[in-house]
This record gives sequence, C-alpha cells and structure tokens, in this order.
Amino acid sequence: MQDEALVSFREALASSKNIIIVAGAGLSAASGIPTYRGQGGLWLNFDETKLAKPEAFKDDPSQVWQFYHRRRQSCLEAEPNAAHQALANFCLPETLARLAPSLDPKWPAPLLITQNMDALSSRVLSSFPPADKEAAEKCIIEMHGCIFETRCTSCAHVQRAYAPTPGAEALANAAVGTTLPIEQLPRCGGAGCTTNRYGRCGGLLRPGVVWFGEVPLRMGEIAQRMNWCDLLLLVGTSTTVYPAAGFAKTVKERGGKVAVFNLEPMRGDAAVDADFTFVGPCAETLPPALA
Ligand code: BJW
Ligand code: ZN
Repeated sequence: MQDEALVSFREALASSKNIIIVAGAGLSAASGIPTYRGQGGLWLNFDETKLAKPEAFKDDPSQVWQFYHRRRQSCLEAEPNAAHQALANFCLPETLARLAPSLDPKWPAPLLITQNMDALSSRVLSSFPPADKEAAEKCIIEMHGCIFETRCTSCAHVQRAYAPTPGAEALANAAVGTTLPIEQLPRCGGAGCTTNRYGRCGGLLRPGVVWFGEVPLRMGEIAQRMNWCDLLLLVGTSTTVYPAAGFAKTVKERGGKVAVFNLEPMRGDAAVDADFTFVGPCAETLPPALA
C-alpha cells in the first residue's frame, strides 16, 4: 500500500510547479528533541501559558529565560537526523531537476517552512559546499523563530549565535526554581551591560522565538507562496497551531495536493484531507520518498 502511495507521490512531485514543505516537531523527534503535544510532549510537563506567551516573559523573565536556556543547550547538543538531511538534499538544484522537473521558475526551489526553532534544518543547509549553500539557505523559513537568536526588548537588535546565550553565566549557574534579578539576565551587548560599552544598549534580551499571540515570521511570503502551492508536504506536525494548521485547507481549496508524513494517522480535529499519507517515523519515510 505504502509502495503504491510512493509511486503516485513521486508522480505528483514530478508534475508539481510549486512545492512547499511544512515541518513540525516530529521532524526533530529522532534527534532527541521532544515534541510539544502527545506522548512525552513538552507541554505535558510545562505550562505553555506560563512560558510561551509575551505576557509570561513580562511577568517572570527569569523563569522564561531559564526554560529557554536549558532547551537551547539541548538543541546545541542535538544532531540533524536523516529526515532533515532528506529535506535539505531535496532543496538542491540537481535533486530538483531529477525529482521535480516541472517547478515553475518563478518558484525555483521548494520552500521549506519549519515551525521548529531548533535550527537543525538550517544547520544542514548551511553545511553544504559553497556552490549549493547560498541557494540552499534561501529555501528555508523558520516561521516560529530560532532558539539561537536573541532579540533586544529595547533596540530590537537580533543576534544569532550557535553558542551559549550571550551573557548567560547566571542562567547556567542558577538552580531550578530560583528567580534571577533582571540585571543578571542576558543583556544587549553582554552580561550586565548597562552602557554602550559594546555599542549596544544594555536592554533586556528575549529568546528569538515566536510565542502564542505573536505573528509568525515572513507571513506575507508564506501566504503568497501558499496561494499558488500545488503540492504541500506536511511533515511531523499535529496541525494544532495556527496559522500553520490552516495551510493544508488553503492548498486543497485551491486544487493542490497534500502529502502527510506523520508517526500516526491524523484523526479528529487534526485530520487533514491528505492525498498521500506516509505513516511512521519521518526519518524512515522521507528519505525513500525524496531519494
Ligand atoms: C512524528 C514523529 C516522527 C512525532 N516522525 N512524525 C483559535 C483558533 C485559531 C487560532 C487560535 C485560536 N486560539 C488561539 C489561536 C492562535 C494561536 C493558536 O493556534 N493556538 C492554538 C493552540 C489553538 N496561534 C498563535 O498565537 C500564532 N500566532 C498567530 O496566530 O498570529 C496571528 C496571525 C497569524 C498570521 C498572520 C497574521 C496574524 C503563534 C503561534 C506560536 C507557536 N509557538 C510555539 C512555541 C515556540 C517556542 C518554543 O518552542 O517554546 O511553537 S507553540 C509550539 O507549537 C511550537 C511549535 O512550532 C507549534 C506547533 O507544534 P508542532 O510542530 O505541530 O508539534 P506537536 O508536538 O504539536 O506535534 C508533533 C507531531 O509530530 C505529532 O502529530 C506527532 O504524531 C508527530 N510525530 N514523532 C513523524 N518521528
Ligand atoms: Zn538593545
């Protein structure tokens, strides 16, 4: 059955003009990063309303920073898995020429929209040799931001670094449950910076992720591409969180096809009117589908 689906999925790839991949936490499950919902999900152990909302950061920046600091450390230690690799390889011009020769030059590459903030897909794309790297890096939109970015709450300066959070010494040493004074939290320009010593303002930094109630990044581009998408791949997402939860409906309404790669068949509220369904760990189902 899965073999038949694979053949027709490959036919759809070959004839599609505008392919979009929307990825969720299941993509990084095999890299050891927990999903948000379902078995072992992050929100089973942590209250999202106290951690993933701008109001939560305003009320208790120390608690929120400690939560993101720990997760940043585990994302730093995680390695991309076979599914990240398969998606990144798919974005390469030679793979596209072979598997998706009908792409409209107006939409030259499939667009990889990830809801994940772990930067694992970006890390694979950035590891390509220079000839492919530039094009590959253009394929991706991290719509819920990136845990390796910080944004200054005063001057809006954004910094991305695959290193411990700048100025995070106090966070690294804080015992769980302690409340750090705001001056010890990461500051714009470095720990404890209250002057322009580093040419920065010393304001409080926040994690560069998108919280509930905030507008996801690059929505204009996403909406435009989605309107013309004729094949959407939904990889490891529960389709619980909007706007990503609505993308499949948009594509279907405009006559496009949807392929789901998920550990479980999607039922109930999460059900997507899929044309192709590949049930299983995406680190196993994606590589043969995009080889
Ligand atoms: C595997 C696998 C394996 C496991 N292989 N598969 C009512 C109606 C409509 C909207 C709303 C509403 N009430 C509130 C809203 C808005 C709200 C929302 O949608 N809330 C819902 C909970 C109802 N949305 C927002 O606030 C968003 N902003 C917004 O809507 O702005 C308005 C606007 C939009 C557009 C234009 C203009 C204005 C912002 C959402 C921000 C989400 N932030 C988080 C946290 C990021 C930071 C952090 O990590 O702490 O983003 S929440 C969390 O959920 C994270 C994820 O990106 C997101 C999605 O989760 P995902 O990826 O689907 O993970 P899971 O765990 O849910 O699912 C994993 C799936 O993988 C499962 O299906 C498994 O089966 C599968 N799986 N292993 C394959 N090996
Ligand atoms: Zn600043």
